[in-house]
Amino acid sequence: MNLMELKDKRVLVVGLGKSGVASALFLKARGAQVTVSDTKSGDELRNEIPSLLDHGITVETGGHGERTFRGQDLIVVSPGVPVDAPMLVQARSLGEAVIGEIELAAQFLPGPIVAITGSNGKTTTTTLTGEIMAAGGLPTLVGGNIGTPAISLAERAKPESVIVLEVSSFQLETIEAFRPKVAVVLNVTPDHLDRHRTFEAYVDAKARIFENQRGEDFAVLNEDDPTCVTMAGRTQARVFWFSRQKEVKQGAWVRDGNVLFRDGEGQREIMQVSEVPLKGAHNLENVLAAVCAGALMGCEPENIRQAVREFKAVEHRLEYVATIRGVDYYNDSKATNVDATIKALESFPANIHLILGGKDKGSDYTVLNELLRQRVKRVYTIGAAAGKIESQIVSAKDGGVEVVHAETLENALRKANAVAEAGDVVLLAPACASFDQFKNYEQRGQVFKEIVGGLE
Ligand code: UMA
Repeated sequence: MNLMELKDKRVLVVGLGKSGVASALFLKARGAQVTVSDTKSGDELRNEIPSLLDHGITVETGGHGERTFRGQDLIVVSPGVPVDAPMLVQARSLGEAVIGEIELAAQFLPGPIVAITGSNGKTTTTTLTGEIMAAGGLPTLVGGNIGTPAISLAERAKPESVIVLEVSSFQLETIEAFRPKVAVVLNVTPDHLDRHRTFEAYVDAKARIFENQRGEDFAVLNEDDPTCVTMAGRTQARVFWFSRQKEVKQGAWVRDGNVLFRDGEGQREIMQVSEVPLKGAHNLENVLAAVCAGALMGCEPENIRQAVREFKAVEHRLEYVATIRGVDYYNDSKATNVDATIKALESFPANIHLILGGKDKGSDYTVLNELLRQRVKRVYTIGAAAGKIESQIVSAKDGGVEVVHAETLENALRKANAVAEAGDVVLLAPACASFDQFKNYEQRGQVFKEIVGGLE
């Protein structure tokens, strides 16, 4: 279906979260007959429903009725809706067009798209890339998985606007023509295996970021990440690399404490590594990726340098919260997978009190054992995944780490506060999703900060 002609078309939006609400209102404003459907009850969606009804949108709650999916010209799915849900499989078999919100948005965003994906670091890199573009004088809009649905940028986007989008594997599963001018893959390590089932399927979803790229586009990949290296063959675009560890052929790397960028026109010094204000080696990788994207979009070294120097850590990503009696408290609620927790642990040399747990995503926690033994004084387990984590972590009596079953975040913080000594670090880097005890990772991080604020 031609998406430019939405007038009087029957469109179903599945999921009434941020993406669904923004999509439904956008489609309605373009004259479509819009229905939205969500498995949650009307009561749970009481904040969303009134404005939709006011706009003349039909709302189905409490489940997805089979008949609702019949006879639609277009179905727009939210990222949280599994692509293999039976009603979507059936709709496709009946020839109905099924696309995701990011695909819908891409059709209405006239300017170049810089898309950033990866298992970790997406939000930091997306935010920083947006700031680099803006410092470089480019009219810039930032959105996507970062929290502002891409479709909500469509109204403001002009042909000259650079659209910097964080994209997730969920969103990439439902693209068709989505074509970034610059596609960045930061790293790929196991995540969301409860949805994608295998690591290969997850990598395949991520690699779809390249699917529609052409020879004049750019792919930016992490040369230090083995999976990224294997992905280079999956794009038609020109490949640029970034690396913390080695010199790259084209792209951004570090030499003698300097960040350098090189393309066909030669080599430029961007800045000194010591000027990067973010903690952790993983953040240097994020900076290198953003530098590369900025340089490819034509930003000058001095503007890139200025944007990086002024960049503040994003909330909930290894965010420093407070020092209480010499103990530092860090909120890394966004560490929702095991690899992110590894990166957080690598940012502190020793004496860590680590809060782990939440909703498990089919993860393997045994890979944490080495770092736990080397750097962590105590682990505090919380949430639904606590039992699984405790069964996979080597305990102190077997030469591993002391594990305390804390059940809740508050309890974990109180127990850590009671024993931590000056010089220790209390770190929330839970390796799990938040949905068992919290609305989302932001709320979990907020609660962490509030409780820390009340500690003595
Ligand atoms: N729902 C159904 N049927 C289903 C599944 C879900 O009706 O089969 C409904 C739920 O009841 C709920 C709604 O769908 O009411 C939620 O939709 P959603 O999960 O797609 O959430 P949104 O609020 O639209 O947020 C989504 C992204 N969420 C997910 O990918 C799970 C947000 O990323 C993103 O910021 C937002 O779109 C804007 O683009 C969050 C996330 O956790 C931060 N992302 C994952 C990650 O970063 O690891 C991928």
